[in-house]
Amino acid sequence: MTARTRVPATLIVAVTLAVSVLTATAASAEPGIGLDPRSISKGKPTLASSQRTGHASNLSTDNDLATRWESTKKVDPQWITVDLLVRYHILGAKVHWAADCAKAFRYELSNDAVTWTTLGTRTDFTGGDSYLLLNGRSVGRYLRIFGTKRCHSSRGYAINEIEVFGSVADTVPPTAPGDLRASGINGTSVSLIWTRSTDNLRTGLAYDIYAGTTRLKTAGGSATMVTGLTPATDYLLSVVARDYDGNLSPPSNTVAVHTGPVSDVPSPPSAVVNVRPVAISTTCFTVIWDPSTDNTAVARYDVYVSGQPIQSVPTATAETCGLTPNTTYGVAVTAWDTDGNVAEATSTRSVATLPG
Ligand SMILES: [Ca+2]
Ligand SMILES: [Ca+2]
Ligand SMILES: [Ca+2]
Repeated sequence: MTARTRVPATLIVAVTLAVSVLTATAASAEPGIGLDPRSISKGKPTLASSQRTGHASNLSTDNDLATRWESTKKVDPQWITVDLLVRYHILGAKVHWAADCAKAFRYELSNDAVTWTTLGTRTDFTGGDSYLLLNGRSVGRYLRIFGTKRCHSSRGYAINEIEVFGSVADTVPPTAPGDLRASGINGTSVSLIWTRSTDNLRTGLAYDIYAGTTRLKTAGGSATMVTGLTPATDYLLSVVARDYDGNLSPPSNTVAVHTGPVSDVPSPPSAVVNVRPVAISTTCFTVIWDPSTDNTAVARYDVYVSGQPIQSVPTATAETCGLTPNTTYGVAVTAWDTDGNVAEATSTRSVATLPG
């Protein structure tokens, strides 16, 4: 798995927003009054399940608390979507409901306005302003308020203004993974290795393994064993890199694989465990690990430092040099057997060089 621990720098802003929106004042005749100037939904296109004459959906993002969207009366569910035009890390939202509020509704997020993820749900709302506060990890372009129960049975849904907060997401996709190769082809599995993609941001990339258009699994490094295949079957395999914000690279080259007979079972080496440093200087460290076992023989170990494949070694020890003093590196090791089966790295050990 890829470590994904980046904390958005805008998180602090989110907390500030939460405080400021809580103290925002009520409706006023002047556009923008009582609304937060940092809202990213202001003036953005909208679409709703229905709208009443004089109360079109775009009146929910016109920066004016005196105007509102109104749905058809007495019909559940009803929804309104704000199109933020590009993808954002969503930090939160504030919905200024009119008197005709939703008793039950949910906040949803989507990249394509087709597949939706629920960000939050209310089931007992009684009116006023509703708040959604997130950690910025959710990324999407479309924010939808989906009402399932109205506050007043004889009325509809009505919203004066929807405010959304967030920061623009990364839009630069990684480069395509390269030089995809297959080895260790068994009845139900195959080992894959490829060269890593590069990206504009220094965060971990995930690699999705595809058979045709079907995603089989996701790997965090540049080698993985694909299992669960059908014996005696043709597969066209490829790899696509995915960055932190979900941007996809072009696919790698494809490799054609024909799996073996049913009796041909995979036998990868045991996983590498207990990676640990035994010598550390300002620019080098040496790590060792418990040797893997295999039904035939372990051929080599690949050593990854901060996600980059650094070297292949025949035994359970590796020295890495040319490092920066006083810096922490993540070290991971995979094992290959003589039949081309790979045992995936199961954990990453952090090793820090000494101060210079
Ligand atoms: Ca309005
Ligand atoms: Ca990127
Ligand atoms: Ca083996």
